[in-house]
Amino acid sequence: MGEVMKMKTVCRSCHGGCGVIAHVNGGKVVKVEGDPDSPISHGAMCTKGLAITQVAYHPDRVLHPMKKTDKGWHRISWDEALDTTAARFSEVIDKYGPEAIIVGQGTGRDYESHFSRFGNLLGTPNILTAGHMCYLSRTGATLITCGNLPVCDYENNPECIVMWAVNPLWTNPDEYKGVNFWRAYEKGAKLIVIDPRKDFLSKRADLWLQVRPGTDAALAMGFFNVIIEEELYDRDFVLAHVHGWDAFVERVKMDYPLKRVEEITWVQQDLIRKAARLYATTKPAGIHWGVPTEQTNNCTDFTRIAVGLMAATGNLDAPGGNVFHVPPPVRKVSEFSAHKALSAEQQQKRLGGEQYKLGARMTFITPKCAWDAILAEKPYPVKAGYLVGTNPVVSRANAGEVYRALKKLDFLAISDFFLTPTAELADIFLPAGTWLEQNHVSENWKRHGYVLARQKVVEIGECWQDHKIFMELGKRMGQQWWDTVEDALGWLLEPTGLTWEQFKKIGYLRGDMRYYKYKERGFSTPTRKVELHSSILDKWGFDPLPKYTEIPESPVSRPDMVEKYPYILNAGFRTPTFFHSANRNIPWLREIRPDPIVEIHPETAAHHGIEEGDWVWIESPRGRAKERAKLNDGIDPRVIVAEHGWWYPEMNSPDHGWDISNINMLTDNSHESMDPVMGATNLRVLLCNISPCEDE
Ligand SMILES: Nc1nc2c(c(=O)[nH]1)N[C@H]1C(S)=C(S)[C@@H](COP(=O)(O)OP(=O)(O)OC[C@H]3O[C@@H](n4cnc5c(=O)[nH]c(N)nc54)[C@H](O)[C@@H]3O)O[C@H]1N2
Ligand SMILES: Nc1nc2c(c(=O)[nH]1)N[C@H]1C(S)=C(S)[C@@H](COP(=O)(O)OP(=O)(O)OC[C@H]3O[C@@H](n4cnc5c(=O)[nH]c(N)nc54)[C@H](O)[C@@H]3O)O[C@H]1N2
Ligand code: SF4
Ligand SMILES: [Mo]
Repeated sequence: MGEVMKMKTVCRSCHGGCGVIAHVNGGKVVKVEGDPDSPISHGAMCTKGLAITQVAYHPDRVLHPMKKTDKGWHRISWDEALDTTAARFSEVIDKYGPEAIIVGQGTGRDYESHFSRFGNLLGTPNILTAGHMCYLSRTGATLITCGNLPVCDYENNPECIVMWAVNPLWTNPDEYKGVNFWRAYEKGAKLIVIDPRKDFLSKRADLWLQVRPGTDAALAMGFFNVIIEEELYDRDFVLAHVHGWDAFVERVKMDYPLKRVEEITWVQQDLIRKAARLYATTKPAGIHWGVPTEQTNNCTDFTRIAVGLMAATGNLDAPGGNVFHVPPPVRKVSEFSAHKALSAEQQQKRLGGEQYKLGARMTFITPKCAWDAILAEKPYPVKAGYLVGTNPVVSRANAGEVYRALKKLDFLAISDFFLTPTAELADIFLPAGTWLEQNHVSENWKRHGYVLARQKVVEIGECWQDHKIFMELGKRMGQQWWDTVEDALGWLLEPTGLTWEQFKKIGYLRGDMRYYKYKERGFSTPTRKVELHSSILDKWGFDPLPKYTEIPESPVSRPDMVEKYPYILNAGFRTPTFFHSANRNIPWLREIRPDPIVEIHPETAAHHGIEEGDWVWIESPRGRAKERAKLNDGIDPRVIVAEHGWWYPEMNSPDHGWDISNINMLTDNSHESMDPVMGATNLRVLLCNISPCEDE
């Protein structure tokens, strides 16, 4: 045993952020532990982060570039991989234009600036991310409403916390790690939980609202109804800073009496009243809202109403409420990504851009438009793709269509750690470095006021960090980049006066936080006010006031389907061990949850003769998937809760069982089911039936 060297870095096995001390022995990471000095995680780490050594040194990890031929995958050099990819992309550009190449990533993986720069300099507007239904959609909706993303300010101890469709102790999403919520909660904050499923948080909540999945926008209007009727709003703030208040009040009174809200949401009137009162009368109060609210056709409107609640109660940019963090003075993602390099003419060609105007404004496309362009070549053909850190065959709606589309591409390059079912469809595999293998100014895309130093701890095989892959591929396509990854980081840091080497030693930077910034210059919207009546949506010809629109596939909107598909499927339950489709091959994690789980109310299970642990088919008009039954009386008997992300890495066939337990075989991506302005897909709520698997 040599001497163990301890190096500080930052995890990114989820959206990232936790400070890590990596123990390195003989050029190998032997252990990681939480860094108590981290301002984000205060020493905490979760199972996924702690298992990084099993990811990085996994026997199936691809450690060198590969090319697929008729005889299967074989090893090639980086030069050959990048030259081939550049040549194939150039052929497509010559023949069809750069818009015929899709550049895609999955959830935020901390290379947004490089990813977008690559796409912009390539000249393609067709950037495919998870943004249409995750985080960027939240950001886009808040930008048009109040100019920025208001984040629950746990640091200043909210007296009341509304956990709206979020489970941060398990998911640690985006800006905040669960530990910060927990610290605030333990100081005695009142807790309101809005969730269709009873769990750790709802059991501790002062009030738990067991909402019908997907109806949160109606519930939020119900909150407003109480707040308006009982005059619990901040009159001065509303008069000075809210645009469209009177029209909005009119709509709330006309369309959302509590009786109707109860019918829509299944939450009893008196409980809605109590919750609205508690939120509106406790100061300060913060709303923390999560991704299920975005993964429906109400994506944009729910967020707009939620921001309205923060504003009307005087909690917007107030300490302990929902605040706009001030970023440190590093270069912005938009600047790094050279968004001005994409000509107006190319922007015009963004797939679905005319229809999903707010999505287009956030510079992403909704995946359905990509699949249409590949399969039907409409409005023009898409022929090639570069997918980085994403497994859409498992993670995107209507997976069967995704599979067919990706298979049809003339050329696909992919960057991952493993040969996933999506990677198996590629022609070139570019092996990425994990977070242990990268230098990066991390978290620059987030709105929590920090940037963090993720420093390279080891190199493994021939893997490169994605940032370097973008740079080197880009240079081969005539793009302008820096010589090295670290040079690019230096440019990013330049306004702070720090070099990468200096920043690495400091570990993190925080912006100078100030509150009530609107008092100086208003909100960054066309009217400088919080726009409950949106001037931008109005200009685009959409309803300027927010509302609840019935879920496109629900017992209410599709009574004709109820006989065959009587249950509401809530599809996308996260578990602490897996990250979407990742980690099914990691022994420490798979051991904890070996099989996909579908939760069924005991009455419902009994009705179908299903017992605990049975394999069950879950079925929708688009397809079926099998998961193992877990009986749970903490859900409504009309609701089924299923895990997403399942494939079987242990299956040696090239498709790795991508279509066996993949809940996205069932989900819908039709244009009719989407959020009309964002293009958010209804990943989360649909109709299904269940039956025991006879063959198991
Ligand atoms: N039905 C349903 N579907 C859902 C959801 C749901 O709730 N319900 N949730 C949706 C949401 S919110 C999201 S964000 C998407 C996520 O969708 P994706 O991002 O497509 O899904 P992941 O499984 O996280 O992506 C996976 C791949 O990235 C690889 N990877 C991880 N880190 C890196 C890296 O640093 N570099 C590279 N090159 N590869 C890396 C992993 O090995 C893995 O194979 O899924 C969505 N899908
Ligand atoms: N371990 C782990 N962590 C993750 C991920 C993962 O796959 N695994 N994925 C990451 C990603 S990309 C994201 S976007 C975040 C998301 O993380 P969160 O925003 O926390 O979202 P979820 O965990 O999907 O759902 C949160 C809660 O909402 C409830 N819920 C489901 N449907 C509804 C609904 O219609 N209305 C209401 N009010 N509640 C509902 C669920 O029961 C759950 O308790 O997690 C991230 N963190
Ligand atoms: S919460 Fe995310 S960043 Fe923190 S240790 Fe877990 S995976 Fe890593
Ligand atoms: Mo996400």
